[in-house]
Amino acid sequence: MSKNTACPLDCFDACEIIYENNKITPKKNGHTNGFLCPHLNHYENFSYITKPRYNGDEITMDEALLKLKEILQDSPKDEILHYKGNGNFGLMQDVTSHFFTSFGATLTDGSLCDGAGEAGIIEGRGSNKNMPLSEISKSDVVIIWGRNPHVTNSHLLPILKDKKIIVIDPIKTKIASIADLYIQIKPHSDLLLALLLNRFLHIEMNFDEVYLEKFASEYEDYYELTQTVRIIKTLDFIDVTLAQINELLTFTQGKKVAIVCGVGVQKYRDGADVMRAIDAFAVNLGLFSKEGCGVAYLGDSKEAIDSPFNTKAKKVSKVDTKFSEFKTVFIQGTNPLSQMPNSYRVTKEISQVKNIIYFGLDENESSAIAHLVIPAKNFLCKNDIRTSYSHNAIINMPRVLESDYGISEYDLSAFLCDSFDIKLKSEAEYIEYFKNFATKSEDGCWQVKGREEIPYKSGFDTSDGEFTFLEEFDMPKFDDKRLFLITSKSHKSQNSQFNRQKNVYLNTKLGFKEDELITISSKYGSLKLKVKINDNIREDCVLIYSGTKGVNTLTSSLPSFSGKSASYQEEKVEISK
Ligand SMILES: Nc1nc2c(c(=O)[nH]1)N[C@H]1C(S)=C(S)[C@@H](COP(=O)(O)OP(=O)(O)OC[C@H]3O[C@@H](n4cnc5c(=O)[nH]c(N)nc54)[C@H](O)[C@@H]3O)O[C@H]1N2
Ligand SMILES: Nc1nc2c(c(=O)[nH]1)N[C@H]1C(S)=C(S)[C@@H](COP(=O)(O)OP(=O)(O)OC[C@H]3O[C@@H](n4cnc5c(=O)[nH]c(N)nc54)[C@H](O)[C@@H]3O)O[C@H]1N2
Ligand code: SF4
Ligand SMILES: [Mo]
Repeated sequence: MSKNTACPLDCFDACEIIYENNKITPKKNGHTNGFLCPHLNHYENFSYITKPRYNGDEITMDEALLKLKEILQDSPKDEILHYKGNGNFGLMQDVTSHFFTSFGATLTDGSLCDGAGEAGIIEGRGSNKNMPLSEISKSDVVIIWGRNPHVTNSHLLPILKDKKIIVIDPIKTKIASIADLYIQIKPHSDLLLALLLNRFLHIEMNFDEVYLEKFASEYEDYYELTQTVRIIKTLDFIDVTLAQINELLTFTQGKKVAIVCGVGVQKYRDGADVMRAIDAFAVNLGLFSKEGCGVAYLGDSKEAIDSPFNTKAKKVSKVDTKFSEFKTVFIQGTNPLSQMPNSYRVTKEISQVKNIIYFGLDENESSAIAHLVIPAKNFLCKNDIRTSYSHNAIINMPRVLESDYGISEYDLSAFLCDSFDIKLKSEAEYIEYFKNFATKSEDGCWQVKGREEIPYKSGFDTSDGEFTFLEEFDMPKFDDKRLFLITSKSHKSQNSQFNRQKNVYLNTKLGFKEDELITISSKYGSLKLKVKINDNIREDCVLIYSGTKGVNTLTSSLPSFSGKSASYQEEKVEISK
């Protein structure tokens, strides 16, 4: 017997899966296109937590739930923090937030992911509506700007065939090596590049004047702002040539252009301004409103879906969380001890918490320090439903396998709601509720109702319907000799899940040898890693993948200026033998 479900991971693609003869297989058609990535191809070979434990001793699930109830009963409500991540992207995962909110606990806001870029998008457009995959497939030219599709978004690749590809990335990724134009930009320079591109578009009189008059009438003022960027000095500074700027503008002339951005451009404190400047360039090209044109980033996967769960709780930042202010911290679907920025700060803060509860699938730095560990059921063994941040599908995820270990988010919440007299509907009712947001499209797939195929076709979601340009920006400072830390995603791991990387990657010219052990340090901390030589990396960069143990000892917990987001690449690093 075969059953349909979807991959639960935090990934653009949200692949559809057929669970057949006890095996995970890809759906042949639709956006999944007959293939999955290594994580799901080997999903059942990884090891998962099967037994709950308290203070290191194995206990039964019933004992674990009673212990959890006792801990919550004994904690002042304003000293309970629910720290939730997106280890599983199902819409039902928020049912726990419903319990914690109703109970009077604190939740988190801000982002460890795309929040800075999203804030910039909202400042400019008034909302974050994404250009869906179905529209990218109609483009002639695709600019891949700070995204690494071979690793993070492989289901975009079939769509890119036969299109002109431009890549802007400090690392010569696989897509960069096959691009028609590759710009190996200096990290943290994308704001300046976007301003310059806009400036040249105006010098060459190639902007879309009719469109701008209607939807972005402040474009002359913005052009003036771009004129404050000195051309020759800046190009030299950011390592881009005039020829590359010309080539990029020539490629885009009169064509259907999609600008496909990833989180790479916005891992800085001014990440919002970067995305807003990229958007502004797209606006000047007249890309919004035309078929096959626009800007794709990480959309809001919950766009056009109202949550049935009560999550209007008091919230604290998830970037620089003061864990020590809480007596009890319930960690769900995330590994903050590895993935939050500034690990020394996190460890010091969390070591003062009396009750740390870890509710997840696998052992990691966070399960290791938890007093109470509660294994979750994996996606095959529970009911859920999911959406994506890059396309509009909504996919049902019914239970396709029985298991006798772990507990689902719904069952855990039902136990807690029952214990503390909080109202909760049945699981089936919530899933039905989410299904009401779905409508069948022409190709027979379920899509979220009410999402526009061409967002902003008739204007922006700002108060006057026009795009709001940046009015000022800070010139990034490049005047020190330390190296840029690039910390991006690995094909082997999903952040800290599955096969985590162990090395630091450097260009030969930095003078280190393959397998040499070196120290990488920043003002926040240091770690030792083995060198792997890779000349696709710029000489002024150090690459350490997300999920590598200790990488976040180097990073800063200062949030982005806008969007309350982590800025993993703000802090520069030094290396030594
Ligand atoms: N295999 C795999 N897939 C994943 C994940 C994973 O861990 N593993 N994680 C998932 C998650 S949580 C997310 S958010 C998405 C993210 O997906 P992506 O946005 O693709 O993520 P990154 O790999 O962080 O960054 C993309 C690219 O940005 C480049 N970059 C870094 N700094 C700069 C810069 O200053 N300017 C420019 N122009 N480029 C820069 C990097 O070199 C990298 O090639 O991927 C999801 N998919
Ligand atoms: N240095 C550096 N740091 C980064 C990044 C980076 O690029 N570089 N990327 C940042 C980004 S974009 C993100 S999104 C974050 C991601 O960081 P995290 O949210 O911590 O993601 P993972 O490391 O994948 O950990 C996911 C957790 O979810 C649990 N889990 C999986 N499925 C389920 C389930 O069904 N139920 C429950 N209860 N738990 C489950 C797993 O056991 C695991 O503990 O990391 C951020 N940190
Ligand atoms: S590509 Fe993304 S959605 Fe598809 S199987 Fe892999 S992690 Fe899951
Ligand atoms: Mo992310």
